[in-house]
Amino acid sequence: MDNVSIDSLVLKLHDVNAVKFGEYQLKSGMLTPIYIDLRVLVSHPALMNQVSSLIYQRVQDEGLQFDSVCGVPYTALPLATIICSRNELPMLIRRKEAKDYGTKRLVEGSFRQGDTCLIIEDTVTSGSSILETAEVLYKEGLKVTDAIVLMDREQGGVEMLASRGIKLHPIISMFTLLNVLMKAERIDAQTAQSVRKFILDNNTFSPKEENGNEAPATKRTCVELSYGARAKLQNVHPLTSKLLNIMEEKQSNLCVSADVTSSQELLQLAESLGPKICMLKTHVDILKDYTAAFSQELQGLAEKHNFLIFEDRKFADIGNTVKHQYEGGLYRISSWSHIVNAHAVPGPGVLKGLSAVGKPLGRGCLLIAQMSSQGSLATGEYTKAVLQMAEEHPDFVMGFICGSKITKRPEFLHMTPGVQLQAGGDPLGQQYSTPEEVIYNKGSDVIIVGRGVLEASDRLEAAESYRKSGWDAYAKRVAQGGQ
Ligand code: S5P
Repeated sequence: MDNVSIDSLVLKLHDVNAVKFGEYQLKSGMLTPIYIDLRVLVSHPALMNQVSSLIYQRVQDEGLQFDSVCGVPYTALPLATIICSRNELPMLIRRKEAKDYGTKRLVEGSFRQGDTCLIIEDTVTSGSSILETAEVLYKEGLKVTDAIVLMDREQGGVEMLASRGIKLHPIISMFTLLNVLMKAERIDAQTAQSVRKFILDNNTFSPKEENGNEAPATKRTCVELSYGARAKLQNVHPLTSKLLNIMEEKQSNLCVSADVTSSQELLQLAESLGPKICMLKTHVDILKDYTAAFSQELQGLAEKHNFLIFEDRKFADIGNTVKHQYEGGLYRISSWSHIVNAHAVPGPGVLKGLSAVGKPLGRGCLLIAQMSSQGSLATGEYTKAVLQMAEEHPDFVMGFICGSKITKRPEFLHMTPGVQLQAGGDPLGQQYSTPEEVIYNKGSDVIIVGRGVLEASDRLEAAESYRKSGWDAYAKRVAQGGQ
């Protein structure tokens, strides 16, 4: 689905007051600074058609298999009707109440036991309305495996439904909606930020609430999605999706930091450790013999062994300067490095400059939210401001360099340097944590290891130890977190 149609739909929904900002009460009683009211859609037939087309397009894009379609009453009912009528799909109608005469059926329409029914909904907060409809369908002997929703408020519906075996496919998610409205100057940055904060602070799903029992002590309050599941999220940067798939496939959350000074040695490292890593991090400016041929060979090895290249350039200047530093000079970093990183210190201009070069090439950027060195100033409010900057530029920012997870949003990656098998430090202020601490306790996604591998007598064996301990810590985290 292209962004243009999503963007134009968001603006039209705003035009017809289907998206409102202020203070509103949700069905659950919760007060919210944003209200999505898609009931007005019926008064706007062209918009109804556009929404129905987008929903059906999604059905096709996902290749969903089903025997019939059921809209959650009432708002989604006319949407389901249009989709079914236009595409000649059998529809079912779920009654809200069993009628007290005649057949007392709760589901109208013809179906066979074991048929699969696709649910269509207009807005999801917790996912309970979809679940309610699914439960009525289950009682009639139907199966529900997928549901499509126009607007996902991103407050736990996807996770709750996943825990009940229903995959939810959102067309528009809250953070996308906010970014589109902000870009179009319909809302200001402060409003967007307050809504984001509300959404993140008011996740409706935790394993504890969902089954009504006390969760085991080890069970996290927030469901952990696997790397593979995160790769498929709607909002995820394409390169993040690629990296997450590589991680899942190679069972590796290890990024080796190839801090060596000879190109030959770096290429040897890439060749021998390639199968063990998801990403190779470089400091190309410490090479004494950099050539363009080297960067080409490195790209070849990245392809061969299926890893991404991350040039740890830590851009930190005004937009215009970083643009040149990224694109030109001796290194022409943008031409070979999939990922770069930047300090947020200059403000959003640094991202504007970098993305002007990187976005057309499909590149991505990590923002430095925290540092592993002793006495780092990147803490507290600064880290929060970095997160906000990332949330406002999800089309270029893939995630963070950080010591621990700083946001629950699963489309952002957390990558942590300062990792060795034994905690400790070096004489120049580096501080080390173990892979288990970083991935399992701190909730990060990728361990970045330099000297832990480089100074080992057998680098390959060391890389395998880091790969295994990073992966084991992740597997344990996911096993305890729900999915
Ligand atoms: O906060 C940071 C950020 C980075 S990118 N701390 C870091 O150590 N790094 C980088 O990670 C650092 O520049 C080096 O390349 C690597 C850590 O190397 P090690 O030898 O200490 O594992």
